[in-house]
Amino acid sequence: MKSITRRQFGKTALASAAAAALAGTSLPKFAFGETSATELQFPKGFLWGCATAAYQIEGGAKADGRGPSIWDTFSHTPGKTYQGETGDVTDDSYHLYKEDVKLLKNLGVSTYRMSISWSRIFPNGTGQPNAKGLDYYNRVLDELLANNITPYVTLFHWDLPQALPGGWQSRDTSKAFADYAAYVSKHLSDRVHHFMTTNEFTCFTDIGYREGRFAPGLKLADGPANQVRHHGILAHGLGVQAIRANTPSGTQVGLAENAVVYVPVIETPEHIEAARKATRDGNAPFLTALMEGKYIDSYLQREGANAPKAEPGDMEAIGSRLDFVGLNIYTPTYVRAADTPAGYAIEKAPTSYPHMASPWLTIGPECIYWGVRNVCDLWKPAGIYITENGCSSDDVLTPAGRVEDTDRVMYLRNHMTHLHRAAAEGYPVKGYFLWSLMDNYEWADGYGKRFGIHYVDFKTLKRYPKLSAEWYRDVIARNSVL
Ligand code: PNW
Repeated sequence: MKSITRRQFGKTALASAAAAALAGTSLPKFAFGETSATELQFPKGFLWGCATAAYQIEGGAKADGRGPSIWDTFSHTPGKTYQGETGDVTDDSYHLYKEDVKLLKNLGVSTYRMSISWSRIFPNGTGQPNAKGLDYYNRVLDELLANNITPYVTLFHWDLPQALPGGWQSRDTSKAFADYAAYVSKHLSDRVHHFMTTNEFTCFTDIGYREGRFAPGLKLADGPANQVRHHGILAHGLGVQAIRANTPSGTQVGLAENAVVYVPVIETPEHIEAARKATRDGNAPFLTALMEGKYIDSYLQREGANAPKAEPGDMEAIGSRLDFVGLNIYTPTYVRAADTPAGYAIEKAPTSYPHMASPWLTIGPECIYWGVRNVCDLWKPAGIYITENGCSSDDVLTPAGRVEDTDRVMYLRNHMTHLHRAAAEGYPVKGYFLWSLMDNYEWADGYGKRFGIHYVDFKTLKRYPKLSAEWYRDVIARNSVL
């Protein structure tokens, strides 16, 4: 065994602890100061938050004149969701929002990402606004602000008004979205300074209109499905313009997007380059189009006659400058350099690859670092937020009212560690929103998958902090991964 010199011994708390262990003695954990030399401190002013979405938490499906959304229709259609479950009541945050703000307050978060139900504001999607719908959000915002919590507002998190003919198959829906975005941002921008247009294009276009697993449950062919994608990103672009035209300067506009995150199989220059190429190519219909204001050639060639049709002005709107890019990050896709025209090859996950309670939720915490890095290296956005990160667990509420979700803490801790790397390397990561504040309606999985750091008993609607909530509160207080 190598001997340890006196000089090395004094160098860091870590070295001294190791030396103490070798010598069979014990030293205080932080022998040389308040904090460990290896502590993963986040930048000063880093924003910690939680995220939710309207249809998943609000309930009050018919309250105060709310019109139906495609998720009301879909979830009430037999066979579409787990055990036929719907968002009719869910967490009833429509009535219990003050309790939910208390949960946020107890965590010590500085921010909260929430979404607005379009059909509360415009029950028919367009036309006459419903004042009572807006009143609800006024109450929620006032409660947040009274507790010093900064709201980040998503305008569209999948609950499209049912009344809009053809839904996202129609170009008119993109225009209707812009009108809705104009109205909401005009009325809320005295208190809301950060707006996200849409959440996760793939989920409300491809999964809803091509795969049929989400509302409206269609299985369109490639051509019409690509046009649905185009209407989705056009809505975003027109929405950005509408928000800017209706809010004071300084209002920050972005979106929340689950871009596919390509992770190099080995961290060497050729695989890193492959990950960058894959990021541009694999996200061509969505984030790449937004960041570059065009559909890149490889996408157009791949789709051929099925490629989306853009009208004059569409791509300019779609490429509108953004103040920030929000990334929802859950899982990695591994990629390697390859001697092919594309220059990369995707690795299929082995059957033994680990995942959380949701089978799709494979665990690869380095994805949060690579998600940030690939996007920043390619497009240099002004700012990045992690607008969602979190996981499902098989949570069990003990008779003592506890949930020991050590697996969720493991998932979160590891992702935050890799996010810290991105921040430490200077990527402009400004904040992190944990998905989710509390268990809620997990879309087609109903109440069968729990993502919250608060457990919700869906019979009594009582909320219980899980171990992960206790842990997150300490992370926030220390601004450091624990
Ligand atoms: C996101 N996938 O959805 C949504 O933004 C949330 O509303 C949702 O509750 C959360 O993540 C957890 O699922 C996703 O299959 C749904 O890869 C499915 C996938 C990814 C994200």
